[in-house]
Amino acid sequence: MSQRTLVLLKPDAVRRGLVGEILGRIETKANWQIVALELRTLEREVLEQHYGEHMGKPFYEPLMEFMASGPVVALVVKGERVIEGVRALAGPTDPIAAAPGSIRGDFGTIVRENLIHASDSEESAEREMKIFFPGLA
Ligand code: IDP
Ligand code: MG
Repeated sequence: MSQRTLVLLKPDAVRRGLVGEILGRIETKANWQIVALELRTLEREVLEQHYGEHMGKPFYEPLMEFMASGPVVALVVKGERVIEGVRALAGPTDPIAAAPGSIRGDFGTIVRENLIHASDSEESAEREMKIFFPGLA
């Protein structure tokens, strides 16, 4: 089942020079392809659209500030069961709970700065791809 998913390498990943390492893990999975990719610093409005579901939660404002603190790498990955697959590569939200071998488990310690975002469903993927790559067919 071919799908597409929206991935963000968060500002901590870019600052720490982990872009190559993380992209490599995605790129080396069989039958997946990167079909869009951009380095950009996110505006508040874009972040509000992207993280709207979390508005009002205690971690929302610090998350918005963190996500605007430097450039992110936004990409779309296409391929076999890629939505579930990138979430599995990323590991669970809390990097300390994430298994070693996962991106968050290997490189993170604090929940907010957990290196990577990946769409959690086909609906989220469609919505998020439109925010970051409106021109993508
Ligand atoms: P996800 O990225 O694993 O899907 P979500 O629950 O959708 O996790 O939360 C979005 C992002 O908000 C997380 O990736 C993390 O950066 C941040 N976040 C979530 N929960 C907390 C928290 O309890 N404290 C601090 N930051 C959090
Ligand atoms: Mg989420």
